This record gives sequence, C-alpha cells and structure tokens, in this order.
Amino acid sequence: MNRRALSAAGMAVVVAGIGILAFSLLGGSSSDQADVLAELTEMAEMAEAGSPAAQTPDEATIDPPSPDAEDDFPAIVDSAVKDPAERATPAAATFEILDVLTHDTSAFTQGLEIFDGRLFESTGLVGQSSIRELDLSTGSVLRSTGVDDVFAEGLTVLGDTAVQLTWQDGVAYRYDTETFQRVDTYTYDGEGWGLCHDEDQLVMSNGTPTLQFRDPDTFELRSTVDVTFSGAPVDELNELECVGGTVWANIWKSSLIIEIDPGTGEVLTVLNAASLTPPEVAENASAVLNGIAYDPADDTFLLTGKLWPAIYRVRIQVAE
Ligand SMILES: [Ca+2]
Repeated sequence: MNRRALSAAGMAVVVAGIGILAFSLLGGSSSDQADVLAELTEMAEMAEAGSPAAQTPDEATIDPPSPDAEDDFPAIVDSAVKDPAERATPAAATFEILDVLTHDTSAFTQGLEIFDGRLFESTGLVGQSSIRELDLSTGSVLRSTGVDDVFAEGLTVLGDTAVQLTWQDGVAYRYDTETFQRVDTYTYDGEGWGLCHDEDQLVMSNGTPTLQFRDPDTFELRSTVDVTFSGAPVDELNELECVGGTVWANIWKSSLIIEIDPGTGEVLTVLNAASLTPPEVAENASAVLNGIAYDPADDTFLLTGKLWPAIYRVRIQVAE
C-alpha cells in the first residue's frame, strides 16, 4: 500500500471516530453491552480494513522487523503510549505481528506482565492455578508454583513482590517474586479479574465496568472509575495492562482490547485482535484472549489467550 492509500486509510479511521463521537453528542448512547461491543468492533474493523499491518497469525513472520520498518508506514504509525491529548479520541488501532513465542496450552491465562525484562503469568482454574515466570524470548515456562486452593486471576509485578487476584475467593496474594512464596494476603469484596499498576497505584477489574484503584502496599481501596464508551458503560473488563498513564483492557468473551483514561473512564482507543485467535482453539469458547503485557524495551505488546499455543509480540498502531 502506498503512502497516499495509507493517508486515505488513516482519514477513514478519523472520520469513523468523528462519527461515533457525533453519535454520542446527539445522545445516542446505549447501556446494552452487545451494542457497545458492536460499535467498538465496527470502529476497529474500519481501521483494520485500511491497515497495511492487518495480518493473520499464518501470515506473521517470526523474524523481527528491520529497524527502519516504521519508515514504510508514515501515515498511521504511532506509539501506543503517545499522549492521548495529541490524538483524536476515540481512535481505532491496528497491530502488526513481530514475533511468535510458544505458550503452554494448559495455561488458563489470567494475567501477563513484563517487569524488568522478565515475563510473568498467572493461570486460573481451581486445582490448576499458578504463578509462573516465562522466558521472554521463547515463551517457555522457566518456573511455576501452584496456587491449588483457589481460582487465580490477574497478576502484577512490583519489583521484588507480585500481587495475584482470585476470581471469587475474595483474597489476593502477595508473593516474593524470586521464590513465589506467599508473603501477604488481602481480602476484598466482589470478584477479582485483572490487575496492573502504574507509578503509585494498583488498578483492578472485577468483571464490571468499574475499575478500582488500590494502595500498592496495603491493597486498600482508594477510589473507582466507571469505564464508558460514547456514554455507555463497558462491561466485563478483564485482563489489564498499565502503560504510560493509561490502562489497556480486554473485554471478556470478545477479542476487543481498549485503552482507557483512568482519570475519566473514557475509552481512548479500540483494537480488534480477533485475527490472533489460533485455529487450534477457535471452537473453544473458553479460550479467549486474556493476556496483555507491554514491553517498554521496544514499545511492543505480548498478547495471548487462555489455552493458546502461542504468545504474539505485536506493535500496536494507533490512528492519529
Ligand atoms: Ca497484564
């Protein structure tokens, strides 16, 4: 695709965003989750159709891109962490697959996070839950400790400790990152789904449109924000990833990933990752995308799902 076509594709995305924004301003919001998902999907697919980066896993190369690859896509390439104030919102995003790592097909992925060049995962299901470290280059399991008595959920790593949620057990565990021994336990109301942290707080999802902000040391609840798109609540927020002041989340049972302004709860960006679902798990309704890890080393994301055979390293491109 040439530069002119890329510019046209970028413009189409902007027009789509303006249209949805106008829809919101005219009072056309809906509280129905299905409507929200349909709108988000339509917006993402418009960007996908016009993107040179749209790929299926079969088309993905396992070779890293050339260092000057971005020069080929000047019209829409952007950093995922660019200040949202500098781009039109809501915006649609696409992705480019850069690498394919292996993934344990028995891992019911509930959380994925990179800390200091190391990759950590939380897996769920009672009797199969675990906290584990994976090889960041290959995806192979380096070490895994069972969390057998609960249904484990989201995980975030804070240096020498890591915090892991549980689904309906009402407890969160803090581990020593090096030994995976439990060093503290917290209790909370409601369910636990996804977890990440920024510079001064934990961000937690619980299957509702509400994100909770908690003290990173005591796990104490500080405040909440309700996530909305065009004025409508976005339900079933799941795995989270805190990136440069915003929060990325996937929506359960969909392949949609959204970027959220944690101050207002507004959806800033939407990405449709449906084409990533490996054919091996396409018929398994439980095998949904549920792993998002940002790698600050090269501004890429690792994406995987429950029981998926692969972890994809992608570069997310947000339309300007
Ligand atoms: Ca994550």
